Amino acid sequence: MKYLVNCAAQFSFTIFLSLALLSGCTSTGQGSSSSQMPALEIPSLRASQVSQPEGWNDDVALTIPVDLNPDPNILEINLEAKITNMEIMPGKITPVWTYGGSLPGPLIRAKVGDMVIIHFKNNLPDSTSIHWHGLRVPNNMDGVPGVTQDPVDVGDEFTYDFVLQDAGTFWYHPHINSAAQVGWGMYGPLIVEDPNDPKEFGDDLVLVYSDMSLDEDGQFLPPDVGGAFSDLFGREGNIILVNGKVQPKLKVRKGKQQRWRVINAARTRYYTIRYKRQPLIRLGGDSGLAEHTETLDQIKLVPSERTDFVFTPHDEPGTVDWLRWYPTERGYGSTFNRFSEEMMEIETVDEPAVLPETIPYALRTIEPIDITGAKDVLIDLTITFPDDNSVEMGINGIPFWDSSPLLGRIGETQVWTVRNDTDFNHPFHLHGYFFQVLDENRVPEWKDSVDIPVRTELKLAVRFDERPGTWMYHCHILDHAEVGMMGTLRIDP
Ligand SMILES: [Cu+2]
Repeated sequence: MKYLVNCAAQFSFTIFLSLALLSGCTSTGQGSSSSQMPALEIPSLRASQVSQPEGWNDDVALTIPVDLNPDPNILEINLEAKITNMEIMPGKITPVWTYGGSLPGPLIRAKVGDMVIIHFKNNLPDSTSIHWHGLRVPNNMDGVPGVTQDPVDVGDEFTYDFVLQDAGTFWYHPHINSAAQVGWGMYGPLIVEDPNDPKEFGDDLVLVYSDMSLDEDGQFLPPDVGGAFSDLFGREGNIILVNGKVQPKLKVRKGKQQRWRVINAARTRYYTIRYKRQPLIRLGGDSGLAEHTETLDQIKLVPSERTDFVFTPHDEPGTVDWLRWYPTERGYGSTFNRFSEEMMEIETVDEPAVLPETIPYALRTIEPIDITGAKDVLIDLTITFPDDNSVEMGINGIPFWDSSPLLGRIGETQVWTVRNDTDFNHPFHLHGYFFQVLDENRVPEWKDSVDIPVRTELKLAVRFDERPGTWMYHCHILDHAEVGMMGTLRIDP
């Protein structure tokens, strides 16, 4: 009992978050009583003995597609891209571009090793495609028109099929006119489960963060609004969405953990999220679990990045408060005169607290990529101004449309120095292969998207172990990608 009382006191007196605090507070429910501390109500149940509150995630529910295939190891679905009218702003109808008529698109969820078959039909008024962000798919399934497939034209169909090689939190989106199409609603989550994940992580909650640029009538602003200045800055929407909703509500129970799988699907916006600086136990990100947990009081997600973490509600029953978005420093003027915003309401239901489960520290073995003899490659992210009214971005000074592919061979390892001497951060994304960030201050993990802050460089180790073909790499501020900050990588057998 003393143990619990101490923990509660620590939680209320400090926001300094150490792993010892967290694991300590959840490691045992037994102990002798203390006369030093005020009496506290001791939870009589553990988190694993109760369910989430009734209707806990109703407000952020995602569409679940119908599985057409009876084989338990194959998920086969129909997916139609179409415009669907939605009420994003109260009383206003917005013609949202959707996968399957929902925002976000349907939650594609299967387990590692499963096959996924998606019969895709384009009923939009423009060509499109689906890129499976972060998934190690065969090259001809990567969904990049002009590089790995033809565009899926208006009224046409294309079947994507691939095996899910890695567990993790992934997503899908178009790779043509992508700044506009993603901004209009074209994105959806794809979760690959690992059946061996510890049950202590808690119930899964998939959260897709995005934003939209709407006028007062609920209509989309032109995708090129703001011209060259907005190309340079990137276009952040004026309305923040969580699973397609404005300020939805989540119900939690004190002590009952939830595993949040968060995806940043915005075309430009960075998300720094906090809940009153309560501890968030990060499990991993782009491609499944990291080597070990990391306890943080806020989570930063750059465009296209994902983070999995355990949220342990600490508020007293009956509390209602907000998960908040905070401006993130991402370059010139990006936080000037900007303030935090309420993103998602969190209601701690009026039920007795439960004792959180212990979250293991060690999660996974991440073998470092052997970089002995690796080829060094410089990827300099560049911005130029051809004239007063335009901006051009590129790799090593060359915009995408003038570039030649980087070359590699199957079995080869390269170390990419990704350098940013510009005045804006760039979230760097590589298709087809995961990389490791060579930085001993980071928890080892596999990634496909990483922020390159202003005037810094990162070294990324990547091994081209399979799947030859031509793959994209680019800035995932999609406005930057559109004005040239993309390149190709050709891996030969
Ligand atoms: Cu960029």
